[in-house]
Amino acid sequence: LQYNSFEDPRCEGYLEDGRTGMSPSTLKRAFLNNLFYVQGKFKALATPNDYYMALAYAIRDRLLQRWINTAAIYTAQGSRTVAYFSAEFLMGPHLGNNLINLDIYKDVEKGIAEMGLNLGELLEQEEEPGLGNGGLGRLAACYLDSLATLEIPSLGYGIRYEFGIFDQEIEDGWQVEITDKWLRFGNPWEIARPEWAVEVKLGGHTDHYVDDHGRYRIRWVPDQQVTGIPYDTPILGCQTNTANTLRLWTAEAPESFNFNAFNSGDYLGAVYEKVVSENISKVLYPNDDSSQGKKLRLTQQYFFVSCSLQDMIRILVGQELPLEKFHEKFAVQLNDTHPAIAVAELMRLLIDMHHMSWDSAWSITQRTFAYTNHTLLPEALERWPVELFGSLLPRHLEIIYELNDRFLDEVRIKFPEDDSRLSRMSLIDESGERYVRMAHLACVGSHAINGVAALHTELLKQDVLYDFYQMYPGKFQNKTNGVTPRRFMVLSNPALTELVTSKIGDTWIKNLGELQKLEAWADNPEFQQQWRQIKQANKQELAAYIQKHNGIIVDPNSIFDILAKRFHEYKRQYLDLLHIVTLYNRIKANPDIEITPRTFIFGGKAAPGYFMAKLIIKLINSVADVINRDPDVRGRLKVVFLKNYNVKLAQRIYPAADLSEQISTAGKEASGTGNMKFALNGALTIGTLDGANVEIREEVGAENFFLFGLTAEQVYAKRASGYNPMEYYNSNAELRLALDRIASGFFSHGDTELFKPLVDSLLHHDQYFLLADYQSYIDCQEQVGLAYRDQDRWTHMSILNAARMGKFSSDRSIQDYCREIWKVEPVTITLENSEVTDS
Ligand code: Z16
Repeated sequence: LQYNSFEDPRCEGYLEDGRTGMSPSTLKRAFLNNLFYVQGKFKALATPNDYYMALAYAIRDRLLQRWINTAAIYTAQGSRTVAYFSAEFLMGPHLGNNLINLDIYKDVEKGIAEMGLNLGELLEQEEEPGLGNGGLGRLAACYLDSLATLEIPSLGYGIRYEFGIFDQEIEDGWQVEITDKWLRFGNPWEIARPEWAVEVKLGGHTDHYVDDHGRYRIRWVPDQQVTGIPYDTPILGCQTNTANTLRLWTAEAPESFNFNAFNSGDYLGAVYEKVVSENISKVLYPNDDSSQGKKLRLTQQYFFVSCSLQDMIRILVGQELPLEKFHEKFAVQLNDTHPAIAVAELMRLLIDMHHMSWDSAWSITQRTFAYTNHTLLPEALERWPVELFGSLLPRHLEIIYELNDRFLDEVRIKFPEDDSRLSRMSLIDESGERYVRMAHLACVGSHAINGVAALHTELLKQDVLYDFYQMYPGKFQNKTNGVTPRRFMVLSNPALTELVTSKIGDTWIKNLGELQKLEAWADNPEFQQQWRQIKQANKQELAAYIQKHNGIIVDPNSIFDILAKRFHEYKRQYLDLLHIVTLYNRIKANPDIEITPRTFIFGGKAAPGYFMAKLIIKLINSVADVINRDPDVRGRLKVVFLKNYNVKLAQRIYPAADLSEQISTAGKEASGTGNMKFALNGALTIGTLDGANVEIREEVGAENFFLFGLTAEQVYAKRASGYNPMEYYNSNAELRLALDRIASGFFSHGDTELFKPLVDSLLHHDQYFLLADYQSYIDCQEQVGLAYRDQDRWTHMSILNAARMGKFSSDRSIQDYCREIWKVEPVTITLENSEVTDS
């Protein structure tokens, strides 16, 4: 084979060969080579998946030089490195994103088309790695993208779940969960590194003994051991040579552990042990914002944390740095309390395995970790029954007791004679059954604690972590979340990207603040026209998707009013439904009423054990069935539930949205990140003063945001003074009609029992203040409908929303973390310097 070396000026010199060259002809040849040599196929027999794989391997080859150079330079320079510890990484498909970040999307699209194929169809083939539940896991993925783009040395550490978040099917309106076999066809993006496997101990007891030198020591005698195998995925920055690593751990049975069982002929017993070990990384727990306290979950957390810390010590030692410099080499971010056991594990490794003194180990530990809190919901705060904890991690429990003794002494000195404070702050909850409090462990073991939006951080300080704020005011910081514009604009909304770039150049992609320059175009009729046309085309694409998957025909001229996020009562999908039923009732009462046509689109998964959330999904589908076929409606309202909301589907949804529903009870949503993605794509928000909505509204201007509902403060006051939802029901005729309609069996073939739990929960508890916010929401939606009728005004607002999203780039968030928590600097990766790779 011959390679055209100098076709493309971007790829001069040694880079241009069959596995690195970026010229169209080289890429095409690489693709066909892979089809033949990797997939073992020729065109007549090739499936779309074969084509996808052939392209994926061609692109992977182009990442490898960057990946290897990055690792080589970090190693040679001993660069300070961020380790992002997260039980979830919701990456979404890699291929499209890598094409964007390599800046070869268009070239590849063209080359693929020349071979009679369609790039979009190939991209569709990729099974997305759904190794996360929602916001928290997707945030981790956005942060890896920004870390690489900003050239920050970093590693993502997590679990390579064999089954990610379940696939959602809808049967008779109900959610049904299907296992997500994402590795079924292989994963071209990862490389296993069995040579860096580590051993993790579990269970058993501790031995206190005196060693040969007369020193008092503690030994952990486990009753189980598992091996962690790292699988690495390159994370390429946008238009840089930096390719960082996502390192995910798989659990396997150790080679030798069951040697005796084999020898004694207990073959099945030995295999059983193996199955038990491999269970650890089998499946992602599908709960968003709630903790179930299952032992396997704690095992998963400890497993990946121990693997990662041991791996980091290996790296440190490999660079001939002493253990005393652990915190200088690494900044570890704890993504929620899921990896908080790392505080005790690093102490154990330093003290028991490396014989460091308690005080030195503690100083290193505190300087290493920083903790991000993602929720105020009490049910999400992780705590482990002491007995369960001790049966899995006996040595860690001892360490936590010792930490607690020392910590409570500090509290006593700062706040003398305050026993209730001591019991509130203790690492062990002793009010009833005893629990280890993971958030307290994270706070004590970290030098920085942050919330994920300004309001959230304030509420943390005033409420959930009030005592810790009093104890350590200097540790608390805010880091408002952000999203990557590469995936959620450049990749998912190419038409809008092109329009924006045609006006302000393309540097906004890495410097989102520059979108502000679009403000100058907000009232330009021609620009407005183009902006509208793109939104319209995106809506048409989503309409086609809806027709294909739901068999429902929707009107692309109607308002696409979208609520897409996990199902949870505090997120109030049910409030959206009350609005829909209210509009429907108005039409039934007066079929000729003037109503701005709307398509209500829902997407989202419910935790499999969350009865109310699943019942709300059923109610949405039941309401949809009635409204979509009622001739009185005359197509003015359509209700669509899109099944299996995931990253892929999200990328179709944001560009097609007119209205973004961000309607959580104020004080409950820590930040939200979907709110940012919608607005970046020109959707207007209807929302409460909750989470990052507050800051979005500040940025876009109150006049470009549809605000409704009680403030967090008003919600607290109302709860304190005794909230009675029945008063709202009794005094509001439309609300009463809407609830009665649901209760009457109108949407359930006459069955008055089916939705009774939903109706009763509102009338008698209404924990999330739906009825209190109902009228305000309805009035605000009225304003939305009116605004949409004035297309120039709407477009003006839409442009300003996108133009003012600069703050919400994850690049800004990561720069803030780098400067204010991690103290790390960028490291430039060059490809010219072949010295590093040759040596
Ligand atoms: C999660 O996705 C979040 C919080 C949490 O405790 C657990 C999970 Cl799995 C979400 C928050 O609900 C959301 O407001 C926030 O934007 C997101 O984390 C990222 O910070």
